[in-house]
Amino acid sequence: ALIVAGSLILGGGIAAAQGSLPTSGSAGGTDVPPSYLTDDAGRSLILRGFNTASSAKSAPDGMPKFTEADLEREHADMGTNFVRFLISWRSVEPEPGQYDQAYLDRVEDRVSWYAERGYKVMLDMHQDVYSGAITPEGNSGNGAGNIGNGAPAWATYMDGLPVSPQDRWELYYIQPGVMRAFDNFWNTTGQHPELVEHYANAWQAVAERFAGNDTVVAYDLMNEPWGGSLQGPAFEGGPLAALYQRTTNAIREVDQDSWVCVAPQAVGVNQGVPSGLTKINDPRAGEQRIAYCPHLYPLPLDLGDGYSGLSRTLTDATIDTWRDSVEHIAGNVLGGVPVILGEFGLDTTLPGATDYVDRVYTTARELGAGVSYWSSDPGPWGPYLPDGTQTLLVDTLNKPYPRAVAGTPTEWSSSVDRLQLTFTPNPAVTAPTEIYLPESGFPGGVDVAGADIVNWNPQSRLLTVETADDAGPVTVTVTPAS
Ligand code: IDC
Repeated sequence: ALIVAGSLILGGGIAAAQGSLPTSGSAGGTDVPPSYLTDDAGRSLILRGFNTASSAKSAPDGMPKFTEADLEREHADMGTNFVRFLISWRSVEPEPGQYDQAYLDRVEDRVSWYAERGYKVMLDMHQDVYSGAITPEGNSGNGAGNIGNGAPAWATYMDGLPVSPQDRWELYYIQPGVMRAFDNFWNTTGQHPELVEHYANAWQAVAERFAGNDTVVAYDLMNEPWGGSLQGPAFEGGPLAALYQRTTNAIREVDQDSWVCVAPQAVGVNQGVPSGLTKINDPRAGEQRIAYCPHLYPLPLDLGDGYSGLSRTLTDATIDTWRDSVEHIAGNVLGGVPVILGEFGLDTTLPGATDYVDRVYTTARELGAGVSYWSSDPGPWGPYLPDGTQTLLVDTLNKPYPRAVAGTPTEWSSSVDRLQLTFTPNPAVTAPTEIYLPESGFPGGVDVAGADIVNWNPQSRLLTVETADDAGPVTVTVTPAS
């Protein structure tokens, strides 16, 4: 069946499209087991960290208000090993065809802070409502802005259509000028075939810089894609998939090893509507290195409600359908690729915030997914308020987790003073399994069952263990020394 869904949350149309795709016997889900990004030693990576940061969107130099001391604090307080670092097209390509190497130097400098602390970095080509140039302030800043942000002013063609002030930033998406800017970008208008080519080439310039950098492991090709007047599967399987393929091909001309992360249409899919994204082929030799990087923003929370009562019931239902869709796209459509939850988050002062965060991390754990929480910016959504006070997020996130596993994880779980991990060892991997243990649960020594301790470092809070080279799965349990 050929389905063209014309509206955003068109349950019937999109569900029909979903049903026409090959599935594992249900409308969603998958029989394909989770897959993982791997490090140079071949270990499966479990990635936990933040988006850093929204403040980069409007900064003239494109850098977040985030210092090396801020990173040190985050690392010490929560043991994170991952960042989704915001970059922007307007900063990479300020003039058509000119790539700003001084900007890439500044990004590389931040990447080195993460490298020193053993993090992995995903670069996120961020945009919201196309560009800062949709409003006059951002136009003079060549696309810098804290509502619209992303594309440079020279790539913003609104054809004289208006953009009126809105109460909520998301509502700018349906302003006529913004719709037209997207239609010109996707070349739905037939007037601007050059824009997607610029976009792919800008990514190639970024990949050229970071190809040899072991810390940068992934490229998130476009934050929260929006199709303008094309919506749903017609957009995702059409110009969006075409842009992803073009950009992947451009990246692979200069970088064979980094993962290329693709996201669905944001509106609707972030709220649990099935995605109609189609397969992207990785031209690299060997295994595919594509990853799926969706976001999760259940509607009741998006509208400012807490995680309690009816809002909680609706949010739980959203998470369940969202999960089915993620498993289907990553497992069946993209071909068994790793998942990174690129964004989720909420105002931590809302009722039930801790439960919601726990619920989402449990889901991510079961999906084998990396997580980057939105965001590290100071404020009630983040781990710290502007005066440095911790929000409840710090204690909620500061839990044991396996960071790098010498094989394939099948199951793991943790509470503040216990971690249990089952995995199938990969005999080709000689590096040990690495586990983060917070001071709150592990103030002294550690007891390990099912594996031998290689090293326990109470300063870095990293435990490394190795197991006998069994063919079958092993279960490792870590508790505080009695
Ligand atoms: C928000 C910022 C806000 C800014 C807005 C528009 O928190 O200060 O005004 O962007 O630039 C997303 C987006 C992410 C949003 C985030 C929270 O990817 O950029 O940040 N969010 O609203 N999608 C759903 C939520």
